Amino acid sequence: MNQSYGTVSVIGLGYIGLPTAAVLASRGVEVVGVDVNATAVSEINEGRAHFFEPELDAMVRGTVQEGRLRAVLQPEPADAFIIAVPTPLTADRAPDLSYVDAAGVSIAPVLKAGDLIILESTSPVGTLERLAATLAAARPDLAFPADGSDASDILMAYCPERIIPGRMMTELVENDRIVGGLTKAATTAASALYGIFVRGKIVPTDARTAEMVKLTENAYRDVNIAFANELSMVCDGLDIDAWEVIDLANHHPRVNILQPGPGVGGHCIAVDPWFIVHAAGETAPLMRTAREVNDRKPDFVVDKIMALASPGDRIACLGLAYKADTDDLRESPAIEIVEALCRKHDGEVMLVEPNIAQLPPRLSLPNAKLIAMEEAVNNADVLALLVDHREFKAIEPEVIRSKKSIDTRGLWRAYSRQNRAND
Ligand code: SAJ
Repeated sequence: MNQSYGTVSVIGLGYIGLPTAAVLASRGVEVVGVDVNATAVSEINEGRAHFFEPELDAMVRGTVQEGRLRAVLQPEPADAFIIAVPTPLTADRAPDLSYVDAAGVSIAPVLKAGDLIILESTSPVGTLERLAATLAAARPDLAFPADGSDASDILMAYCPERIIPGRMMTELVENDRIVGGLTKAATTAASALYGIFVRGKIVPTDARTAEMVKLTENAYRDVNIAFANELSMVCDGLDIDAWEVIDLANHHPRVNILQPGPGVGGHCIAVDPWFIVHAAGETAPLMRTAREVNDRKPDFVVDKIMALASPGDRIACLGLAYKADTDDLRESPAIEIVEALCRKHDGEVMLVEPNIAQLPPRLSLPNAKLIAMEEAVNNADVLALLVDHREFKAIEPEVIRSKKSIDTRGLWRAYSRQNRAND
């Protein structure tokens, strides 16, 4: 049993909250997870994770069976609250903080003096201060940190998550963490909480800096991927293999170019830079342009496929997920591409996604169906590789060479080069 915190409540049991809740519980902390999704709550209480992430299910099962982790629909009193709710974009690309506001309103009634509140959601600078103001309005009987002085009843800190899907359970423990309190006492208390399971460094700062650090990390990656994507379109126009250019340029000791792809997906990198652009306006043209370059890439891929395919051709689209070896279709550029192909192409579109059993009903793909890889590859006139899943590496080079093909990930570049040499 960990002595530092009696009970920790995790508000939001999604991609970040559930792994965090499970790992804390696995270290002996009593964890109560809170979510508005009744299905997720009952699945967790039955000992199952409601989404796939390596090692997560086993940890949820173990901690639920031991009685350390349980899920509820309404917040209960706890010693610390970790808020990990979504912060999406509004239609005009402004941050939508309604879930953070709602989390604040929901925990306000159960707060007591001495409690620690940590916000992990990716947030525009100033969000933790906004949360403090929301809570102060709901609980005038408690003192919240307002001016940096340590004289408050409630400790509040911002601590951004940085775990990558596919390696979450490892990165949760190994990665360094940035902890920014509204007060020094909050930074110290939150650092102690992360010290329960983090083996990486826990680096203290203030809340606004920590908020900006999180946005900076994802904007940095977005800008670097945009460079690779723009380069791939330039190389395509010049009939040069972009992946070879990148490989060779990366032999330079101070050059490290990322990989081009069909666009940038997921819930973070394609969203978070807008938080900076929204706050910074004209002082962030580079980050805005990077977003636009990455957002244009799926259209470029669609145009390439349409130019290659003849009317009536059967097109096999390999991969629907937002990146390799995951079943996560959120904000996937591959989905954007197949939706456009289904609208524009007058032949069959065959979809292959080895990590899902059926297409989500929300997708409207009139002339497309999900089929097994072998069948799609054998029957296709055109192969469009959209995700570098491990299964697609095993497709025979002769099969690829015998078809018209587009490879957005550079997985088959050796064969297509040979193709070109044989032309
Ligand atoms: N991508 C490329 N080329 C690359 C790398 C990625 O096209 O060289 C594409 C991927 O295919 C994918 C998208 O970018 O569509 C994003 O994938 P990713 O693996 O770069 O990142 P995410 O979205 O899975 O997770 C990111 C991570 N942030 C950084 O690496 C700075 C993760 O650490 C964060 O915790 C996560 O965002 C988050 O939740 O903010």
